[in-house]
Amino acid sequence: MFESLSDRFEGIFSKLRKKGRLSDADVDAALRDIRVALLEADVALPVVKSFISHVRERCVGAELHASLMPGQQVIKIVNEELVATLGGEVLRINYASKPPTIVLLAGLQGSGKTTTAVKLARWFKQQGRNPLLVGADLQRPAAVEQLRRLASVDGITVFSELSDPVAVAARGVEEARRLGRDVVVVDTAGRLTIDQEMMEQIRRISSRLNPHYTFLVVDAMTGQDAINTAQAFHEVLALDGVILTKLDGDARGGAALSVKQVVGKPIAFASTGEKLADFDLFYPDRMASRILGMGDVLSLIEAAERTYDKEVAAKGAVKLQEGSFTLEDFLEQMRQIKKMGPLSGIISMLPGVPKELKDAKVDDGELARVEAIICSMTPQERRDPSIVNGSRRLRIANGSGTTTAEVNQLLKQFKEVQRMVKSAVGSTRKGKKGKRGRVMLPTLSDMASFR
Ligand SMILES: Nc1nc2c(ncn2[C@@H]2O[C@H](COP(=O)(O)OP(=O)(O)OP(=O)(O)O)[C@@H](O)[C@H]2O)c(=O)[nH]1
Ligand SMILES: [Mg+2]
Repeated sequence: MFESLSDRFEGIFSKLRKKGRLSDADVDAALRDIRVALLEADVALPVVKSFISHVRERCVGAELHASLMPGQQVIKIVNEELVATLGGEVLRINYASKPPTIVLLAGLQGSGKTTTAVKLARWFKQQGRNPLLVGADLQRPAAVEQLRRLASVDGITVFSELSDPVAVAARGVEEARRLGRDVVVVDTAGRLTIDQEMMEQIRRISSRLNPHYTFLVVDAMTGQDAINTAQAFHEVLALDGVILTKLDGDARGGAALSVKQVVGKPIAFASTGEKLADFDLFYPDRMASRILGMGDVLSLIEAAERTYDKEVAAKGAVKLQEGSFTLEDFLEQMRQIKKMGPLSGIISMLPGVPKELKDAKVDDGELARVEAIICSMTPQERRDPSIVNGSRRLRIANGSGTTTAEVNQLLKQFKEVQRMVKSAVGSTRKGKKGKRGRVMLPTLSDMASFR
């Protein structure tokens, strides 16, 4: 997502960084480039205009002239304004004092409502809540079935019955009360804003439930149209926020950047894939960093924290420091990293990674191969790879379905990692900054214990 916009910003910023002083003409040129980049990303014109005017105001003001690094200052201003445009703050759910908290989802056909309903229920569950899903899409015969199938993965209960959508929704809330559920998420049928009958139906569901939160599920891929749709729904439903889906696609980003200002309501959650785990609150600051090519370090750290076993990480770090890091530890660390998801996803979140590397297809099969090789080694070989001679090598290759060349390559790489770690640790101990001060493996484990 936002790739082309990110690329544009990277280009604009690298020009700015190179300059010691900035003339008015430099600032004008940068703002012109930013304006074009935003328009090409499909951001609504009024949003672009106000964005540029805010940035300009701050650039010609004292803020810039007082700065020792004006280029950096412009980047900071752009970042802050972008965060504000994206809504500024993260949504905080206020749970109803008298449960259940009722959440109503609405949206166009295929925007992702049903998937999102389940993701949202799952999210509430992770917050320690006890949600009930209500299937009020009786338009499509298979809709409730789809909801039940997705929800069953996490053991979330679904309520539905064959009557009319308004009645089902109301009965769902009663059922939640009876079962002692504290959150109700209502999935509804997809509808077009020009379909008056269907719009009247969602309005009736809303006035009957009087939901605490009404979210519009919006497909980010639909760009400007998404914003028009959101406005039309907002007139009928008084939305509390938007849930943006399919941010993993090649959406140009315009919708995300325009929602807050045009609809007047923030993006509450973002969905970044078909899997149930690809969902979280929408963090404007992280999104801005991502768009501006600063990397999504916070999300990466959180992903690491969620999946990384701190003890394993700490153990690995100690062994690295001591120089007693073996292939067995290497395998253990690698499995931790694998749990964080596909490598390409991890790499795309890192700041300062060259574009060529981000675009390069990262081979997750490589990890599987390495794992197979290490698993085919005896414990003794894993602790001391130097004993791996020709015949052992062949045995390992056969056992792991790889070639002796691949086994060789892994052993060589591992030796190199050990050497790098030793020299990095050695030079910090001497108080000097070693040439090879940056080591990837300990960095990842450090991350898990960061904060
Ligand atoms: N790539 C990607 N696909 C998504 C995302 N969210 C939903 N989808 C897919 O989009 C398609 C439609 O999702 P649904 O949840 O059925 O959409 P809906 O709004 O309930 O559709 P209707 O009930 O027919 O109006 C499905 O194939 C989902 O897997 C996302 O964030 N990324
Ligand atoms: Mg649906």
